[in-house]
Amino acid sequence: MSNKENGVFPWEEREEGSNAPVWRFSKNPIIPRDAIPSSNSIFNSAVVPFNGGYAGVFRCDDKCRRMNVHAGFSPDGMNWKIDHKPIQFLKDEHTGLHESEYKYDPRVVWVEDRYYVIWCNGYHGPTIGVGYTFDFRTFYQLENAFLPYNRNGVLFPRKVNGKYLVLSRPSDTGHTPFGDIFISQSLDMKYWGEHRHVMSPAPFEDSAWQCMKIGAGPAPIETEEGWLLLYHGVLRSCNGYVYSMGAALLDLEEPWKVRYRSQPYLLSPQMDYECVGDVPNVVFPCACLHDRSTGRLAVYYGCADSVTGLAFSRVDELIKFIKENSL
Ligand code: BMA
Repeated sequence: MSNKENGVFPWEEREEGSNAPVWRFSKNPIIPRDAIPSSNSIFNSAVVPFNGGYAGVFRCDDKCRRMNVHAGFSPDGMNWKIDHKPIQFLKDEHTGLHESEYKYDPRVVWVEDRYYVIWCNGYHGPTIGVGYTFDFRTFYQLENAFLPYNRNGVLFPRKVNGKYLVLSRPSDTGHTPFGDIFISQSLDMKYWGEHRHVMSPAPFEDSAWQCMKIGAGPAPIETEEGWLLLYHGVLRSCNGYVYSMGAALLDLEEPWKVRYRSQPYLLSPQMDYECVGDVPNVVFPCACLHDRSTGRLAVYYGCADSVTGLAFSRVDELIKFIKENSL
C-alpha cells in the first residue's frame, strides 16, 4: 500500500507560441467511450498515484445507461486498464446501509492512511456517497455524508484544524439550474456539520461561463498560497448548458474564504470531443495529479459526458494567472 508519487508523471509541454494557463494533451481523448465491453461512455473520473503507477475510479455508464464506478490501473497515467465489472462496495451489515441506486462522478483522495472515494450516490435522489480502499481491489462503503439532494462532493487531502473537510453543492432531483459550493466539517467522516458557504455562481456580466451553477472538481491541492481548487462552472445558453473549468485559491486555515477566483475560464468545450457526445459542450474535471518536485499538474476531465481527456498546467503559473485575472 502506498501513495508515493513515484510513477512516470503524465506530461506534455504546451505548444510553442501558446501562453495558455492550461493546455490539452495532443492525443486526447485518453480513454475512449468503449474501453470496456459494457460501456456506453467513460468520463468524469478520478485517478491517484498508486504503487509506483496510478490507480483510479472511473465513471462507466453501461449500455442500459446505468451509471456505476469501476476501478482501473495504469503504469503511466495515460494508458488505462479498467475493470470490466463495477466496484462492489462492502458494507457493514448491521447498519442497514442501503444499496446505491446509481453511482457517478467519483473523486479519490489519499487522506492519512487510505484512499477515500466520494461520489454522487443515488439514494432517493442524488446525494454524497463515501467509501474507502487500501488497494483498489476491496472497497468499503460508509454512510452517506448528507441528505439528498446534493452533488459534487469533494474531500480535502488532510484534516484542517483537526477536522475532515468536504465540499459539496446542494441541488435538486434533476438537472439543477442553480448551485453554490459549501464546505462541511467532520471529526469522524460520518457526522458532518459546521456548514459554511464558500462560493456562489458569478454575475453574468462579469463571468458568464460560471453564472448559473458551480461545483468543486478535483480534491484541492495544498500550496503555500492556499488551497488550489479547480471547479466547473455552467452557463445556460440558448442551446443548453455549457460546462467550463475555472480555479480558485481558498484560505489554508479557513478554506471557506475565497482569496482569488478566475474570471476567465481555464478550459471550455472547444475541441470536437468536448463539443460532440452524449451531452454536448461539457468539460468536467474530477482529478488532478500534482508533481511536487516540478510543480506540474495533470488534470483528468470528462468530455461531453462520453470520453476522458487530459490537460496540463503548472501550479505557480496557474496561481499567478488566477491572481492576475481574479473576479
Ligand atoms: C451534471 C452531472 C455530470 C455531467 C453534467 C453534464 O449535472 O450530471 O455528471 O457531466 O451534468 O451533463
